[in-house]
Parts: sequence; C-alpha cells; structure tokens
Amino acid sequence: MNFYVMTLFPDMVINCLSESITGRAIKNGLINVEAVNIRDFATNKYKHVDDYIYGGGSGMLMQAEPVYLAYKHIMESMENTEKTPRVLYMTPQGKTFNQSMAQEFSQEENLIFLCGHYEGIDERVLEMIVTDEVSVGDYVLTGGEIPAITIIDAVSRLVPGVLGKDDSALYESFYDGLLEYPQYTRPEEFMGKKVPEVLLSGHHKNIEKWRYDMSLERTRIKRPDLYEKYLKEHGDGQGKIQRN
Ligand code: 4G1
Repeated sequence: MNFYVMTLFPDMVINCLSESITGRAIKNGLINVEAVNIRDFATNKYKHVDDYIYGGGSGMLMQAEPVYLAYKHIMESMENTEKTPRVLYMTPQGKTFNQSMAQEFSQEENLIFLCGHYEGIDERVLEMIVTDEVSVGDYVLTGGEIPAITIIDAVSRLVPGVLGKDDSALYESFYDGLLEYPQYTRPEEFMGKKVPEVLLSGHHKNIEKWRYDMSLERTRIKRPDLYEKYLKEHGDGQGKIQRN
C-alpha cells in the first residue's frame, strides 16, 4: 500500500513512520511512504508557499498553486492510475477518524494525504483535489502532519503481513469494540502486588471468562459510550470475545 503525504515538513512524517512496526513494514516493502515537500513546488524565487488572507484577519494561508503542483507531481509519478486515489485533507472540519474508517482506507491501494499549516489552505485547491475531510479530534494543532501520521499508523497495521507473529496480541484490542482487559508479565509479585490467581491456573475457559468480564466491566466504567454501542451490537453481554 502506498501513502503519499503532501506537507511542508516531510522529515517529520518520514522520521516518525521509520520507527517501530511501520518502519519494519516499510523495510519489508509492505507499505511505502512518500513525503512530498509542497515547498519544492513554489514558483517564486523565495520559495514561499503562504500569503496574507483576502478580506483581512490575522495569519497566513497556504497558497493553491504549490499544493496543486505537488498533487499533479504525485499523480504523474503513480504507476497504476486506473482508479483515482482518495485525497484525505487533514482538518478539524472533517469527520472524526475511527477504526471503521481505518478498515475502509486499508482497502485502498494508494492514499494521498494533504497536511495544512498556518491558518489552512486556499479553498479553491481543496475543491479541486480533496475527496475526504478527516479529523483526529477536537483540539488545536500546529499542522496536519501528526493527524496524517496517526491515520497511516492505524491503517498500516491492517495491511496483511504488517503485524508480525509477536505483535498479534495487538489484534485483540478494539476489534469487537471493547477495551483491553488488564494484563501482567513476570514477576508473579511486584512490590507486594500479585498477578490475579486465575491467570496462573492454566484453566483456559476460566481465563477467557475472566478476561471477557474484565473487558466488559472496564469498558462500562471507563468508556460508557463504547459500552452502550457494544450492548446494542452484541446483546446483553453473554457472548464471547471474538478474535479474528
Ligand atoms: C479550529 C485538529 C481550528 C487540528 C478548531 C485535529 C482546531 C487535522 C487537524 C483548529 C487539525 C479546532 C485535526 C486547528 C489541524 C490548519 C493547520 C488547521 C493546523 C490546523 C478544533 C490549525 N485533524 N489544525 N487549526 O487546530 O490541522 O486533522
């Protein structure tokens, strides 16, 4: 899967995603991340890509032309363009990103991200190229790069082969809409605090039930919104954790 990121800070994107599981996936050729520096497409000799905002007010806006040229460059460099790729504009005006959007995006072969800075981007180029407006939540940021990195991380781990055998526990959390149950590793006792007895019993049925009960209770207490959604989708909580 190919991710293209249009940004004024390409190093920020590449450096983050070159670490950890996404870094391994890049090395293994399972995903490809290309950060395209919008500044490279400035046509003036000072390489500026922003200007004052028509109608007044404070701050600067990213200009349409370099964004459009960066987009054209990506489209021309692309090998398989039977299907025009989705262009995700990272903006607080977008739909809040969630796991089902991650699943949907992971079906695409190419995804293009557009990251704003300053006060945002000239509306005209957005009208021309953006297919989806996506937000990662309601707070003020300095740019769209960290949201793009967040989405690439969440989507990448759904690409077959990206999660290795030792990462497979990561599959479990959130898959059926519940929070993770409490987990423990060695030693059996830490500063007087013991690992719950059932987990040492080797009784797999009891362990599974304990984990399910803890997941359910933890979700009810910490995330009542997710808990209500889970009950609507799975009935009264008599079911089992589904792993796939
Ligand atoms: C008004 C948050 C402005 C921010 C209201 C989540 C935030 C991109 C995101 C802002 C951004 C609120 C995001 C704000 C984001 C232009 C450059 C927009 C940075 C910018 C709640 C600044 N998910 N924010 N404006 O943060 O890009 O994707």
